[in-house]
Amino acid sequence: MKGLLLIFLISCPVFTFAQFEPNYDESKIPDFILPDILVSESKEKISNVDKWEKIRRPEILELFESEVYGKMPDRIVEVKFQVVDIKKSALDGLADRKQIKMIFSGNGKEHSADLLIYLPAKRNSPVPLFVGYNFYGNHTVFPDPDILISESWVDNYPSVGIFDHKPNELSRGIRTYRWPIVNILTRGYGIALMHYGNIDPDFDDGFQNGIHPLFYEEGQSKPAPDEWGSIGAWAYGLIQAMNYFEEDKDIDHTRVAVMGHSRLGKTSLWAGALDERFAMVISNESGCGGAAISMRRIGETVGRINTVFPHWFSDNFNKYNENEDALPVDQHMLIALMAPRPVYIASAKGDPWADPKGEFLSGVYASPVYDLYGIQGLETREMPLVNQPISAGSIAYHVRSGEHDLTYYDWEQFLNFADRFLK
Ligand code: GTR
Repeated sequence: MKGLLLIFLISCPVFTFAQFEPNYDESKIPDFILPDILVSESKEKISNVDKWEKIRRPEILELFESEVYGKMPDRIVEVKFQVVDIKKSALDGLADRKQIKMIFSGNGKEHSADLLIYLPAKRNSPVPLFVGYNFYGNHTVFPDPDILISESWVDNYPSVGIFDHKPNELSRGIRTYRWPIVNILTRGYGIALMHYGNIDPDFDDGFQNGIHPLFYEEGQSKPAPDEWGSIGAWAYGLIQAMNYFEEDKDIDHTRVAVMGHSRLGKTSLWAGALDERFAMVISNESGCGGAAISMRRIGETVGRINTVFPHWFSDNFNKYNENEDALPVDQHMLIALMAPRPVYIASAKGDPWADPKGEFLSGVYASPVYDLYGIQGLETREMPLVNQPISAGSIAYHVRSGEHDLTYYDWEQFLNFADRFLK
């Protein structure tokens, strides 16, 4: 019996839901030293763009790959883009709509994801575009009856009768408030959306049901400790969408902004770091494992996120549970991987779990890399007041009033920022 108890205790995660007490008190943050963004692993001072691009950037990217998000397997799977719907003058003549099935094949298996695209109907040349994931299915982003409903897993949504993870017709248009599509189109941008569950359902099943199995080597049944989890897979989906944009002559693939909220903000950052074809990167309340500095341990922590969402990051990331000081990289270095491209970091006052100040500081601490390019990163080291965006530099930031959400206010700021760089 004693032995059994011991086994039980050993196999328990370090903490459970009930035990975790987030810290929100700045005075209780333990002292920490962030890894130096401008000193290489071999202690070389990184003093110019050349050294950044040849030495430090690849080094940091590799550390994020092996220690945080996990690297994508080298194995190439076949990807086909099948145009399943083209409609001119959709949305009362405002947009052209396209729906593309991305079909992935590997290891004798096939997996597919639906990409929904609206482009301004009035356009004289290829358009700039926002790309991102939605949480509940493409058909939830607008009450357009012709948006296809994908078969794959969605999170339950009891108010529209989703209890079994299957999307239904009643959920059409339920998330319209998060996607001001008419506004985006009117301002001259296209928008491309995918449901993240199409690429990898968001629960821990040992990586059997999403795209991961297509990449397994002979005898492999789950990603290796330094290989990708779900965030890595979702980032891969965005990169494939970018491959599609390169082929579509109505889209200017050199002017694509990748945007994501929350776990999908972590994803947009990771996609932007991996693929420099994304001309702008937007993180909305991405928090722990996104824009927030992990060593601050405010709100959600590395140990907590890895316990509740064991499938999001690489297994190696568990080494830093309650051990943030050992991290060879922190999240300001992720922001710096976007340089010299523009990045928008957005927080909400009512979202302390995501550590708004830690998200702001990532922008501050990433700015020296922008300096190397002779470009201003964040324009100030002072945290701005609520609803006062700072966006004069190439790193923009706001903390809006209200809760954890993606709102019209957030989009207004992203569009204004995009106007500076993508128009
Ligand atoms: C929370 C999680 C956050 C954030 C959020 C979301 O439960 O702790 O890191 O990702 O979910 O994606 O909505």
